[in-house]
Amino acid sequence: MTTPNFDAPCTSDLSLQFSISTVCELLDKDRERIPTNEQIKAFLEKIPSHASICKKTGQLSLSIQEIKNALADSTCPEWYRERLSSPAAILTIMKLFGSPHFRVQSEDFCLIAVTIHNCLIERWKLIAFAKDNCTMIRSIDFSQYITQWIREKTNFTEDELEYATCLYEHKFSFFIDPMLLKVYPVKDILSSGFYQEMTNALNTDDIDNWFSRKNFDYVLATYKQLDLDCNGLISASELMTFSEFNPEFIGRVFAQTNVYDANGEMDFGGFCDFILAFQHADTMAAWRYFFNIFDSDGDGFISLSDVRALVCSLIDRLQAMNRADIFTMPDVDDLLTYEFWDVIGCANKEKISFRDICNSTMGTTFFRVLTDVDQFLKYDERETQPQDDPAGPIEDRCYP
Ligand SMILES: [Ca+2]
Ligand SMILES: [Ca+2]
Repeated sequence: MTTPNFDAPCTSDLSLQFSISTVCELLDKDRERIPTNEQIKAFLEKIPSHASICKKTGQLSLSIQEIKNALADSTCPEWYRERLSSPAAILTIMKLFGSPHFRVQSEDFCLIAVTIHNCLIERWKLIAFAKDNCTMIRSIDFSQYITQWIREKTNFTEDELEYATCLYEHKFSFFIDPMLLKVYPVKDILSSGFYQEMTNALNTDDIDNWFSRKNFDYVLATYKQLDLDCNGLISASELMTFSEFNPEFIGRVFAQTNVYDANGEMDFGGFCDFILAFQHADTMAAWRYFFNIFDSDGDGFISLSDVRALVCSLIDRLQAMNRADIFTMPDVDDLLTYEFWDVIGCANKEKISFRDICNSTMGTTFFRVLTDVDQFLKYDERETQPQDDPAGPIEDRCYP
């Protein structure tokens, strides 16, 4: 099993990801010893009595010694005492949450305890769905877990449930499983930050939260709007109405990825991946998504022959818009080599590996200018008006 290309966008608190991931490493065998809600509550209530009040701000905070005292308190569940009171654990908490004076806000300390606790509980639920496999869960089992989670905690209707499950699951799978192995490490699910984002969506309706009702309504409405013939799926020509896409790119999307139904049309899950790829265009997961689409012969490299048709299609489109004057080189291969290949700065003039994309600062730009005519024009204008940083990535366009 290969290591997943796990590169979550910065929607979550990295420090929490770290602590959750560390905890997951630690705890495989103590299911019975996880503190109960009552124990946690009693412990959290007692924490302020160990904290000191800042005279200036009136805020409560804990020093290293005060954290040790809180953990030694009789209300502290043994599990926390064992895990959090080692010098290394305290130092980690201090580094992640501590102020320059080496004090931690008592609220932050409570948050750590609650987050770890919720994460433990969720971990056992996940493992139950994974048929007690402690480390991996199949996508089909994860879908069931998500369905139950949505049923228990949100107000999505039964009619919406299938779409919501799909939308929720694809946020995880897009980043955790870019190679489409259809099996996810439990630890990656819990430490991805998406679990936290999903929980946060219960209290916010921010459209930037993928799991929010507002985002769900928006993505589903866009999907239904694009589905002009109302057959429940998106065809290539329907997707072309979404933006000024390079037609060859859209053709490749439908030819290369395996998330479509037998008619060769895109289902809602495939549409979620498509949107996630554009929304998070500068992540490794998105690069992997585009890389697989660009690598038309599937040999694991993007070669000149893979990209030639994309460039020809882009030129056709620009000609139709009377903008073909942009290219000074009439020969497609010259154009390809000098205008597009050099963007990546790859030493090999024949083919680009996924590693080359990751090592280049221009991977996102390389993909975007060849997928979308508008993005190409924007990039071209940027080159001819170099007052901005010409080497910087092109602006993210928010899809939808
Ligand atoms: Ca359709
Ligand atoms: Ca190839």
